[in-house]
Amino acid sequence: MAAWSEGNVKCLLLFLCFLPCFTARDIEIDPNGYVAYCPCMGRFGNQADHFLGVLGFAKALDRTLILPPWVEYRQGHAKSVPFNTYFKVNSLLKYHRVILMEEFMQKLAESIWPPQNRTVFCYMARGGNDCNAKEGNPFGPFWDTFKIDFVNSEFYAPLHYDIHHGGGKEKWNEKYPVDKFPVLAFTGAPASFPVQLENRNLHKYLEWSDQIDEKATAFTQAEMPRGPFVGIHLRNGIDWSRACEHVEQTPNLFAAAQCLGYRNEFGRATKELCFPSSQTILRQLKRAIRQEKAVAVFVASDDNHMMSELVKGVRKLKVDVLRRHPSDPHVDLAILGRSNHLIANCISSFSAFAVRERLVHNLTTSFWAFPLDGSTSSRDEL
Ligand SMILES: Nc1nc2c(ncn2[C@@H]2O[C@H](COP(=O)(O)OP(=O)(O)O)[C@@H](O)[C@H]2O)c(=O)[nH]1
Ligand SMILES: [Mg+2]
Repeated sequence: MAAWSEGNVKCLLLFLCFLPCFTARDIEIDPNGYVAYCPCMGRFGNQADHFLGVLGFAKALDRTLILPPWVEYRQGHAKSVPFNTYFKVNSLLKYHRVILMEEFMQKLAESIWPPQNRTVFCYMARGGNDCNAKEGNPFGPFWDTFKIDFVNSEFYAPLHYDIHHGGGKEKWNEKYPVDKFPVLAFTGAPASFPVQLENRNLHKYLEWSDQIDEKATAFTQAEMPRGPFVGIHLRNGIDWSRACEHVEQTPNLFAAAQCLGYRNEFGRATKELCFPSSQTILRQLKRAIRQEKAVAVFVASDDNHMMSELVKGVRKLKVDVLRRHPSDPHVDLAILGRSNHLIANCISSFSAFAVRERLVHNLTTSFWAFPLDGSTSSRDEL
């Protein structure tokens, strides 16, 4: 090993001596303050819809958005998964200032949001005269991940998080100036579900982490034949069949607006739109395979991938029908996002994630049992 010159040693000493200053300065405090929230409603699709709304809200208020971990459920228990496990923080920075919640709590919370100053915000009281931010699952476990307790509740009504319709920055700042409220921490996402039309295009700042991208690439390269493929999302677990029972009474259920329009311009949700029959699935799939000249079909599902039925149904078209083992929601979504054509479930917010990603990349999507009059699918029946 080459001997160290005096210059090298000086450099090293200088570096070691400045190290603490760098780590302390490594992160700047935002003089405009922060927005934090618990993604306490639903699973990934719902949380992603909410996330886009909160991103728009934080941008409008010009406060840094604290990126919460994703809340996942294992045997009913809530578990926090750091935001950057699935998405690149740098891509979001192209749009607005953000910081991982882990980093914020570790490096900034003690000084700008000490335990005795922690107020939680909710639109109105949730029982008694309190936001009860930590009552129930996943509320309590979420804040406990960071050992956060609240000393105060603040009801922000009649202010609104809808910054596109009257919930302006000035009103928020007037009522909650940054010197008194450096962090606006919300019991749930200050955003609507489904995502507002105006916030949908913020999806372009959500880019999969390398980890997810690599898994998706590993699958498409190692398991799939070279050539165009059709992706399909089959949302058919027991929770879904129950939800679909009520779809006719809820014409804009969950993500329905993505095909029916935000004002039901393109009709009202039907049972078939929510839970398509095997007949509908096979008819549309065959049509898409032909149109795309596809060599493979990628099947993503929360429950029944219908593999043998699909293999049998499309046998004449000579395509490979594949799914991924083990089933991983985020990798499934990343693969659906890359397919040459996607057939999505219009009601599902999980489907909606892939649909938005494809809009960003100008890739085509259709929906099961849509249009409602069957105009395209029946004409092309094979
Ligand atoms: N692996 C995998 N999981 C899925 C798929 N579809 C749904 N899921 C799971 O089911 C959950 C559905 O809840 P959510 O994301 O809120 O979407 P929604 O209920 O369909 O609107 C997802 O978060 C996944 O955990 C899929 O195609 N593949
Ligand atoms: Mg759901």
